[in-house]
Amino acid sequence: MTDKMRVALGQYNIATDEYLTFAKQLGVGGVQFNLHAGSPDLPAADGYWHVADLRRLKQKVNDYGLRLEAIENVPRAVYMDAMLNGPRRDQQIANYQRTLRNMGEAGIPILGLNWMPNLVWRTPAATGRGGVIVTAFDMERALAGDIVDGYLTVDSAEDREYSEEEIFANYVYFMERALPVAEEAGVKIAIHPDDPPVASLGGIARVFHKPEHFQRALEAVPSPSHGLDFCMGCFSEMVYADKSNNDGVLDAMRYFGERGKIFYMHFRDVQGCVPRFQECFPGEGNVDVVAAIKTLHEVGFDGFIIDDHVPEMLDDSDWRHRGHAYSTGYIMALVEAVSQLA
Ligand SMILES: [Mn+2]
Repeated sequence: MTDKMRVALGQYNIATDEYLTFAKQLGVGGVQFNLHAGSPDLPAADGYWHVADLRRLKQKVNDYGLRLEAIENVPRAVYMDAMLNGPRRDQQIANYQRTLRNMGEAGIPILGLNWMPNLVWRTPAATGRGGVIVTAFDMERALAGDIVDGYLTVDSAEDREYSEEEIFANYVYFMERALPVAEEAGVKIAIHPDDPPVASLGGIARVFHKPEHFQRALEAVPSPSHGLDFCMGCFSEMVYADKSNNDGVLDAMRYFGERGKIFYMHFRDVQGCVPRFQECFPGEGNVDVVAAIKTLHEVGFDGFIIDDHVPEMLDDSDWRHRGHAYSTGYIMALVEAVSQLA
């Protein structure tokens, strides 16, 4: 049986009954978890995830009649030295290999990855339509130190600058060791773009801030387990597609999609682009979302789609379930509509 393009609920870190019930209520078929900040479900005290914990997590999801589509991000601390070529690099890579093997054994097919030692940066939040609260980035404010400890934590207390060459070399070194294990374990590693997609932040170069950077990485370490977590919001931030010229995002989607390299989608968008943008609901950003979903359909994308960074709506919960409800339902309708095309 082949898979079809489908929608999941994602980006939360704990398999609570509330979260899984909410996923059922939305009518999605599966969930994804994002564990950049860790999770009580998957302790990584030894630097890797244990197979018993992975199995328990998957079972809980399956007990709700849901599919565990992917886990995104091991906690940053357990691969920080791999990104920066620190003293524990090889130990951390060995741990990552254990995580991959254990995920394979538990039957969890995708592990999301980002290569941002100092994570996602945002400047103070903005408001969107009707006063929804959205994240924003303004390079000028960021350079002036006006960074919020909001979306993801910022701590760039590194003692020196890191060049593009070395950050990329570290990625290649890491993937040359991770991917063979991933292939053997039947797990795919999905790399997420840099957010914001700029050349350097806090003295650390970023190596996934242009569409061609993914091409460079895939060619440097070719593997069927090497592909993208295509964050449409990041591509929108980097190539700036306004409604009259959205080819940049769609071209990248087509290029990687046709090659089977989009392992899953973050379907979000922004208004504006680097060096200044703010997030928004799908359909009111740079990208023509109908054209985007058609493109995914045309290239035969058969993975799952989640929303990402959803706006915080009136009386929303801390995990913004109202924002998720709107965005997920919107994406489900797009998928349903496109699935009826030839
Ligand atoms: Mn994303």
